[in-house]
Parts: sequence; structure tokens; C-alpha cells
Amino acid sequence: SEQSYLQLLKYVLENGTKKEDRTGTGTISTFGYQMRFDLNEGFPLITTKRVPFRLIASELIWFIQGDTNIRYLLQHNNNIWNEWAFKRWVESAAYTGPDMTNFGLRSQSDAAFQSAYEEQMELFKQRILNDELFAAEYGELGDVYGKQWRQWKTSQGESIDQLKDVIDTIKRNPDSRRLIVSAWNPEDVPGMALPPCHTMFQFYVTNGKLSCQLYQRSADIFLGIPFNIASYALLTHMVAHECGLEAGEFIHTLGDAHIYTNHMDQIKIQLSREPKPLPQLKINPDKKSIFDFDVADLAIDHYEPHPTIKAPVAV
Ligand code: THF
Repeated sequence: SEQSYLQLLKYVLENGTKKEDRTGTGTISTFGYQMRFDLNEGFPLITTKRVPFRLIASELIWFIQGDTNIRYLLQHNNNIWNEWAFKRWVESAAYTGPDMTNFGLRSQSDAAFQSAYEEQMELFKQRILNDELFAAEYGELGDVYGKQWRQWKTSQGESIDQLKDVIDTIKRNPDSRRLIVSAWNPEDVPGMALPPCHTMFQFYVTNGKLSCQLYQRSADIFLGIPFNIASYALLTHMVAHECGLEAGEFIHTLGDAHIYTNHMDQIKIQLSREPKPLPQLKINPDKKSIFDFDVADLAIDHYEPHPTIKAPVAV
């Protein structure tokens, strides 16, 4: 239940040690942690703050389609990957606007810079939406999840559809202990803007129920984790739906589990709140294959969370 997540927040507040990080923001961090969510208790969308389900659904469908270009996300009014594409754009030779070096940190401390950044980001988004050639070049995030899940490159120049293969195996041989999808490709990692945080996941079938365990190497506990829990819970439900199984558990295993130091006030507010009952997931029963799903086929019922808590994302 949601308590597992709230306990994680408390655990890292109490046991975390100060640790510097790639983004320069600063964190308190612990190593190695596991949470379990029984998907029969309700859909694990956190209620102690509002978590936007439609962003989770459109991001997951984007992964499942094998798409790695933020254009699809922007067309669905989803801005969660913008910073990573924007970073590539402002670091490219073609960018001639004002200097955007280190925009993530600078926009938090410098109001004049922040308005210049917001203006450049808006121009960038409009160009991605309206200019197909620009989008093909600068909306592309490279070998992120969609690519590794659906078109893993082999040394023979072929491509492996890990997600389709794992679904086929669940149907044919549900007892398999090899129901794995890996996003971590050691050959690609040095050249990646953001090496995958969700390193690999494994499915498991017993008593007609499908469970999923994710190993996440790096976990942004306040902003990312509520998204990640809901996203993999949703994936588990969708794969179970296609395979004629019930959903079992989602097990979330974390490596470097950290709280950014600029999320502390937000976490105190969140921990002062009482969790509400978990909502229910509704999947369009007419859709059979997860590869045919659209955002409109997925909905959340009876979700009455506490209000949104805003926080800056570390880039
Ligand atoms: N980088 C960092 N620092 N944290 C992450 O969680 C993260 N992700 C993905 C890639 N890099 C990351 C991107 N996922 C939000 C949520 C998930 C993200 C990125 C950003 C976010 O800002 N959520 C806001 C709402 C945003 C909105 O409404 O537009 C929130 O309040 O939850 C790990 O998967």
C-alpha cells in the first residue's frame, strides 16, 4: 500500500547520508531498498499528493510503441522529458539563442535567467510540434527505454523486440525464470544522455497472477518514484490483460535511493498527510494487445488525492 512509499521517505530522511550528485543539486541517499505493492489492494497511485495519471499513461504508451522522440509526448501535453531533449538542443552547434549552460540549476536561483529559459523552452516546444525535420533531429533522446525494449541492437546488426518476446513467453511458458526485459546496454551507456534508471524488470506467474519486479539503479524519491510505481503497476496490469492473467504484485527494488535537498519542505508536507483509499484502474476490454493501446483506453476511477506539491526536477 501507500505506506510502503511513505516508509521509504521516512527511512531515507532518517538514514540517508549526504551525497553529491551529477546534477549538482545535492542529495541524501541510501543504497538498497525494496517495496512491495499488492495490485489487488487497488492501483498504487500515491494519494498524499496528486500524481498525474495521464502523464504516466502517455509516457508508458510512448515506451511500448518503441518511440524515443519527445514529439509524441508534447502532442499529448506531456512535458516530463523536455529538459533532456532541450539540453541536447542548446548544446548543439545549431542553437544561437542566449547561453543556457546549466539551465536546471540556474533557473532556480536567477529570476532573469528563468524567464529567458522559459522563453527558449517554449520556442523549442513549438518548433518540435510544428517542424517535423527539427523534431526528428532535436526531439530525439537516443537509445532510451522505447529503443531498448522494442529494438535492442545486436552485435550482428539485428534487432530484438524484448517486450514482444517476453509477452509471447508468458503466454507459452508462464513458469519461465527468464521473463526479463533489460534497458541497460553496456555498449550504449557511455554515449547516452541519460543512462536508464530502470535497469531491468522481470515477470513471474503463479496461481494465474502476473507479478513484476523492477531493479532501479537510481531513484528520485519525491518526483520520480510515484511515477515509476504507477508506471510499472500499469505495465503489469496491461501485460496481465493481454495474457489472460490477473495482476499480482509489483516489487520495486532500488539502488541509490535519494532525496534531493531541494525537496525537503515538500516531503515534510506530504508526510503530514493521511493517505486516502487507493483508486481503481480501468482498461478498455475491447483492446487485446498492449501494442494497440491508446491513452484513452486507460483510466483511473475513484482517485481523490491530496493537492499537488510542486518541486523542481534535477537535470
Ligand atoms: N531525472 C530526475 N532527476 N528525476 C526523475 O524522476 C527522472 N525520471 C525521468 C528521467 N529523468 C529523471 C523523467 N521522469 C517529473 C516526473 C517524472 C519524470 C520527470 C519529471 C515531474 O516533474 N513531475 C511533476 C509533475 C510534472 C507535470 O505536471 O508536468 C510532479 O509533481 O510529479 C525518472 O523516471
